[in-house]
Amino acid sequence: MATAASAVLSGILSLSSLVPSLPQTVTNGASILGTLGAPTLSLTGLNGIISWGSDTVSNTNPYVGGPVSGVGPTYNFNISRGFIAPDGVNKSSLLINGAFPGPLIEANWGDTITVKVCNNIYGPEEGTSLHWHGILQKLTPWFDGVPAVQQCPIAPGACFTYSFLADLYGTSWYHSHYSAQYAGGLVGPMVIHGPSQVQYDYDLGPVMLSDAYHTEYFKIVEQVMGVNEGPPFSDNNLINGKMNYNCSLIQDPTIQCTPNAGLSKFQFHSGKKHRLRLINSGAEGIQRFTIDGHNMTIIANDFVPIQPYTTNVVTLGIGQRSDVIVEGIGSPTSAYWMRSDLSPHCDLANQPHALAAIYYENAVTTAKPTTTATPYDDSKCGNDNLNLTTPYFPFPATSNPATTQDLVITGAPNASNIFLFYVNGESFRGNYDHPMLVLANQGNVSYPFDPQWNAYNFGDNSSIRLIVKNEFGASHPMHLHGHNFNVLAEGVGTWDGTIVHQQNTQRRDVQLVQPGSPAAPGYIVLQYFTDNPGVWPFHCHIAWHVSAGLYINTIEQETLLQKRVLPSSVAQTCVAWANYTGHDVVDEIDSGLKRSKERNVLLF
Ligand SMILES: *[C@@H]1O[C@H](CO)[C@@H](O)[C@H](O)[C@H]1NC(C)=O
Ligand SMILES: *[C@@H]1O[C@H](CO)[C@@H](O)[C@H](O)[C@H]1NC(C)=O
Ligand SMILES: *[C@@H]1O[C@H](CO)[C@@H](O)[C@H](O)[C@H]1NC(C)=O
Ligand SMILES: *[C@@H]1O[C@H](CO)[C@@H](O)[C@H](O)[C@H]1NC(C)=O
Ligand SMILES: *[C@@H]1O[C@H](CO)[C@@H](O)[C@H](O)[C@H]1NC(C)=O
Ligand SMILES: *[C@@H]1O[C@H](CO)[C@@H](O)[C@H](O)[C@H]1NC(C)=O
Ligand SMILES: *[C@@H]1O[C@H](CO)[C@@H](O)[C@H](O)[C@H]1NC(C)=O
Ligand SMILES: *[C@@H]1O[C@H](CO)[C@@H](O)[C@H](O)[C@H]1NC(C)=O
Ligand SMILES: *[C@@H]1O[C@H](CO)[C@@H](O)[C@H](O)[C@H]1NC(C)=O
Ligand SMILES: [Cu+2]
Repeated sequence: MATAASAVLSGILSLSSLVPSLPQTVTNGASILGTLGAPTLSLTGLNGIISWGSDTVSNTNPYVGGPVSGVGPTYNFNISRGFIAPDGVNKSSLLINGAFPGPLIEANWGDTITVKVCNNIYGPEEGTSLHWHGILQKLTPWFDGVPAVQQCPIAPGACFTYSFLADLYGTSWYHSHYSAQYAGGLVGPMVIHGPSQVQYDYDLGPVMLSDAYHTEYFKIVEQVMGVNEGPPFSDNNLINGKMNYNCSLIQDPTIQCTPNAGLSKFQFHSGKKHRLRLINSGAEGIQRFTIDGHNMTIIANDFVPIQPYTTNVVTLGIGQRSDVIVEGIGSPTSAYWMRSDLSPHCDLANQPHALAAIYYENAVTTAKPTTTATPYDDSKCGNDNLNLTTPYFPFPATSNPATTQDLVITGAPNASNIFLFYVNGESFRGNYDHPMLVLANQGNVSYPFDPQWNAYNFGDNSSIRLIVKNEFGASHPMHLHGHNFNVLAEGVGTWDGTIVHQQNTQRRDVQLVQPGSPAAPGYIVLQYFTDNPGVWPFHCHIAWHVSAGLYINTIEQETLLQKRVLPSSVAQTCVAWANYTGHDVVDEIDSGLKRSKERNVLLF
């Protein structure tokens, strides 16, 4: 660890008292995540129900089979503004039912999850929409939640009900896909209970890792999209939405800061096995997660169970998840630090270290752990080597994909000196008034409608290989909607055609592409079968990079897509949005906030 970083950390440690100075309601609103009062999760499915019958991790191909229970949970989400102080710095945030992080969505594999989302964002007003990260949405591509692509934004005062099959199982999250709203607080965990290939004794539930910014998200978007502006540095790093901060660092006297706001706490049991569901739900940084004195066994990456392997550090790019099993090797009275570090050379972070306390069953739960950090290799701004990962259910990659698309990522200021990202020379700008899925469903695939929509129409091809070449000097967590892709290869330089574990490659929904240059680009080679007619975004998951246009839309199985019947609520949401934008000016600032200049012409 670098000396400067160690000094920052020892400063935080000397500040930290494990008796919080602020109540949980002030730091996190209605959320109880990160407190010892947060419940552990059921080991036998939600409500003790095993909905998946005899389907196991190894006997069921989740992309073609899997259970359908016909029942499932319903949630009502009220999105509004509110003041919270996750690390002691008081900040206007976007909250779901008054909580940051948002409520846990919990369901069984094969359930139908229904979420009624009401937009009560006022002062100022904003549109919104929620995306259910990693859900395939095969039956319901219109409920994927990306404005300009699958729906119009939900107008202030309006509601929209999402209803979708829990088609995969494991750990994920949901977040706003409107502008960079999710960096302003619109995130929450999602757990889908299913079979497991390993036994464990306690499910500690979600462990959300997120870089934190003290500036309100929209001001950062204005900075990112500003003339001659650089990218923002994060101010802190949170575990389950909590951390302390050195208030002396704040210069602005109008910002209220309370020291020792409070860290997250977890309960371990000596001699028992604990499942932790790690989620990088931040805006920018790669997280390196460790637990002092403990190794971890990774059992799933994203929604894909794998042959378990043991590690001392878990690396997660934005949007990625790893489920880990941690053995309770400590004594009943011991306490340990849990840590997550934003990588100093991969990320832009002013205070990169997140801490939480782990208490064994007889430990004093206000004691400060005295354990030392596990050293780890921080050299690669990428994921673990592909040869470490073998999914439990094999899914071979074909050597002969029906079509191959090169995607070259670059970044540069445009003629107005605004820094933009480009894919094959085009920077994405969406149009909220005309969702592409709706147009494609009507047979309007005379692409490109507008080159800035970055549409790649793959027609009726049965499989697609994407070769991503990153000529930019920072890594990108690349996320595809609607699929788990096979990761055939990753590295820096020129791909030599070798496929790692071709009969059973790494498979997930986000993969980091390493930093590169025009001479030696970072690359990833991804491949998937087109079993999901729809319009599916493929984008960098760094909030500020998406704002600056690092985003494309794939049109998949256009003939089958035209046969789908969209629910009337999709059209109604556009009617309400058109009504709203007809009398309110929507700030046109980043890739996700463009609207047509003419009066809205409705499509329905
Ligand atoms: C907090 O920040 C101030 C200002 O940089 C610094 O002087 C002080 O040493 C820091 N305190 C700790 C405990 O790190
Ligand atoms: C939604 O939350 C806002 C802010 O807390 C509150 O004013 C409003 O009454 C809530 N609406 C509903 C339907 O609960
Ligand atoms: C945060 O700021 C709001 C608005 O100024 C205020 O109502 C609230 O009391 C503040 N909270 C804290 C913990 O300072
Ligand atoms: C963690 O794993 C490494 C490598 O297998 C091993 O050397 C080390 O002793 C393990 N540490 C603990 C605490 O089990
Ligand atoms: C795994 O891949 C890494 C990076 O390509 C390589 O250095 C290592 O030798 C490989 N290990 C095995 C067992 O193939
Ligand atoms: C540069 O990009 C910004 C943001 O997309 C856009 O508003 C501006 O028109 C662009 N400038 C030029 C000269 O294209
Ligand atoms: C397709 O949609 C675009 C955007 O609304 C529109 O400009 C164009 O006229 C449409 N084309 C056809 C053939 O309907
Ligand atoms: C396959 O995709 C390519 C674009 O990558 C497209 O030109 C071609 O028409 C597609 N083929 C079919 C059968 O749809
Ligand atoms: C249109 O907007 C007005 C003013 O906000 C509102 O009163 C009305 O209910 C809206 N109508 C529809 C159909 O959304
Ligand atoms: Cu990026």
